[in-house]
Amino acid sequence: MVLTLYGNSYSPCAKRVAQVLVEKQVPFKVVIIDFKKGEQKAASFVEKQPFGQVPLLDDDGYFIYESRAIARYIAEKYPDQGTPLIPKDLRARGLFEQALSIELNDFDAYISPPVHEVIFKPFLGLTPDREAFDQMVIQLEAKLDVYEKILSKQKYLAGDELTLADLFHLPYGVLLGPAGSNALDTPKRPNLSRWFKELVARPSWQAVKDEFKSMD
Ligand SMILES: N[C@@H](CCC(=O)N[C@@H](CS)C(=O)NCC(=O)O)C(=O)O
Repeated sequence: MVLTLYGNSYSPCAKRVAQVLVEKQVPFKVVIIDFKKGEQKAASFVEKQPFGQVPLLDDDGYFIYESRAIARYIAEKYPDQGTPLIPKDLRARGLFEQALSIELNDFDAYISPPVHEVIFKPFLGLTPDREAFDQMVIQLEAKLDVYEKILSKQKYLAGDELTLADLFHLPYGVLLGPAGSNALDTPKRPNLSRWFKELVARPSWQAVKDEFKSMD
C-alpha cells in the first residue's frame, strides 16, 4: 500500500519528510491537515499523533511521527533505492550520528527561534520582535562559524557523502533569508554557502519546497 503523509505546505517538518521520500524514490500520497481549521488538534488526529502536530506517516496502518524519525524509517526501509542517505560502514555511521546531533543541537535549536519570531509569529496574529531576531541570529552565527570550519575540510556534514543529516537543514535553513538574514549565504562563510546552495538545488528539494502534494 502506498505511504500516506499527513501535513501541509506551511509545515517545514512535513517538507523534510517529503524530500526524503523523493530522494528515496518512494511514491506517497498526502492528506492535508488544515491548521486554520485546527485539524491537527482533532481527536481522530491526536489519537495517532498525541502532540497534535504534523508530519505523521501512515505505512499500511503503522503510524510514526517526528520528522527525523520518519525520515530514518523511510531511509532504512528502502536501503537499496534512490540516494543512499545512511552510511553502512560503522565509522562512517558514527560520524553520521554525530552530524545528526549537530543538526539538532547546534542548528535547529538556534535557527528555529529566529525563524519562528519573524516568519511564523504573524500567522498567529503576533508582531515579530526584530531586536530579538537580531540577537538570536548572532547566536546562530557563532554556530555557523563552526560549520564553516567543518565544511572547509569536507563536502558534507558527516564527511564526503551526502546523508540525511545534511537534508535535515533545508526546511528551516531556506526560511532564514526571507526572515531577513543572509547568514547561510555570505562570502564570510564560503564553504557553508557552497554546501547550503548545493542542498537547495537538489531536485528533491525543488520538487517539495512549495507545494505539499502527492507523488505517486
Ligand atoms: N519535532 C517535530 C515538530 C513538529 C511540529 O512542530 N510541527 C508543526 C509544523 S512544522 C505543527 O504541526 N504545528 C502545529 C501545532 O503545533 O499546532 C517534528 O520534527 O516532526
